[in-house]
Amino acid sequence: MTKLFQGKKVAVLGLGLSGLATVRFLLKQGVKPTLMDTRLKVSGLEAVPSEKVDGIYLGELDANRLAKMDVILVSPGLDLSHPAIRFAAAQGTQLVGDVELFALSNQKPVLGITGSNGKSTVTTLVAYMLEQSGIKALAAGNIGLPVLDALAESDTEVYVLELSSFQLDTTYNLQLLAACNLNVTEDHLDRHGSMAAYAAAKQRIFQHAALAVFNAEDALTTPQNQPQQQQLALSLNGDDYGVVEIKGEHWLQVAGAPLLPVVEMSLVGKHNQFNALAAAALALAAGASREGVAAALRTYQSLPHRCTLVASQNGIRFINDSKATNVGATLAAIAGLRSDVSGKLILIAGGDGKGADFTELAAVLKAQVDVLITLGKDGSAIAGLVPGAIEVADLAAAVKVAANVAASGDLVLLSPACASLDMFKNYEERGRLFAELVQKVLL
Ligand code: UMA
Ligand code: ADP
Repeated sequence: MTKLFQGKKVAVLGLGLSGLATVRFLLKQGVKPTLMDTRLKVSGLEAVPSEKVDGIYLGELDANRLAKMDVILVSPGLDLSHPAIRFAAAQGTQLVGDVELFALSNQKPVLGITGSNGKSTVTTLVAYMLEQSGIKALAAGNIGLPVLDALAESDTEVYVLELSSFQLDTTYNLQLLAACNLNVTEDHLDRHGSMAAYAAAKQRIFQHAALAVFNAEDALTTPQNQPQQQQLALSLNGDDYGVVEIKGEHWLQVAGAPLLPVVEMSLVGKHNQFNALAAAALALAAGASREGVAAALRTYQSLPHRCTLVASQNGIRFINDSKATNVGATLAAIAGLRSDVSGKLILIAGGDGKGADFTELAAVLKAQVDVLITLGKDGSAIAGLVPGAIEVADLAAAVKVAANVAASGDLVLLSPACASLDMFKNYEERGRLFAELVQKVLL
């Protein structure tokens, strides 16, 4: 049993994927935790043996009950500024997340990736680069596999963790072989309250990292107060890592030498060239070979819902970028795709903006988007940025309108710049429905 729990009252707060993985981990350690969740119904709870836990409390949080705990394992979905949680913290209760518990229990090398956009792409790419180099790697964390479930995978040689700002907020002792902060653009302001607080949470990834990889063109990613650390500032224009021209052809330059021509990469778009450089730097730090890194870049299969072509008919392409849940991601999609569109760019956007300010989108919408169709909770706010935007009630109507105005050479892009939770279970459901609706209108 880790020292954190000896003789202490322990609670698990939040019983979603990571909370239930935490419960399983604690039970194996012989800890008898109290379980709590603000929801009245939690799926998966039936698998927890009730005699092995010290009570299960669902519904509104009881501040006094929380304050009686010595340690609370808090899920990333819970806002730490909730009054009951703040009350407990003020009484001396320790708040830690599942990644902290992983950090205190793990002995193997770990790589960490954060950023507002590109985390999942880089995380899976790094794991694939290591695999292609003959190293058993496991991608976990915010990407979906809870870190404490990953810990149970004993044949893993290197963990590659996608870390959200929420997870980093409750992590203190994670020792990373290499850490990367890809970019910090507006997101999750409804939780963090300000860009400064959001950026500070992301900075925590560098706390105990031997190598810090960051974005030379995004000051918010620059490691703060880490004088002893090896640091690598990445940019597409860099000498050691970057994109260089060799005999008229663009090559990816990695660790001071050309690695492969950009056209041979399976991923497209400038943002993915940056992602590739970041992934290469991390994978090499964990022992990947240059051959393995190059092989991975040639054959990596893009994750679904990230600028994926779902249909192409009569010269009209339909692209699903449902994972674009913030403004930065939508800007990257437009920048990456626009030059490849001979006709109109028809953008479907909107959903839950999570408190974001959309004004950054306005100039790009005006200059590069020909038809804007909006929906969802913040659809009107986005429509208000440009004249002539079409507001619709749902995704079915959006696809119908898009198909009606589209002609040969046009691109219909679902890249919402918003979370999906106001209308869908998650971004995957939104993306799947988009693909289905497109097939229907094309019949
Ligand atoms: N919730 C309550 N009451 C509770 C606990 C949670 O209402 O007591 C709600 C939350 O507000 C949230 C939902 O339940 O809407 C899920 O929260 P959770 O903390 O139970 O989440 P998990 O199921 O444990 O999933 C978490 C991550 N979720 C969040 O950070 C919100 C998953 O990232 C991650 O894959 C999983 O752990 C495994 O590590 C998802 C995510 O949306 C993909 N992340 C955000 C993002 O990428 O933008 C940060
Ligand atoms: P995350 O896990 O951080 O959400 P993903 O790899 O899933 O990131 O990509 C999410 C969205 O961000 C996609 O729509 C993708 O087109 C866009 N994106 C990917 N990499 C970058 C980057 N380096 N900069 C800006 N946008 C990016």
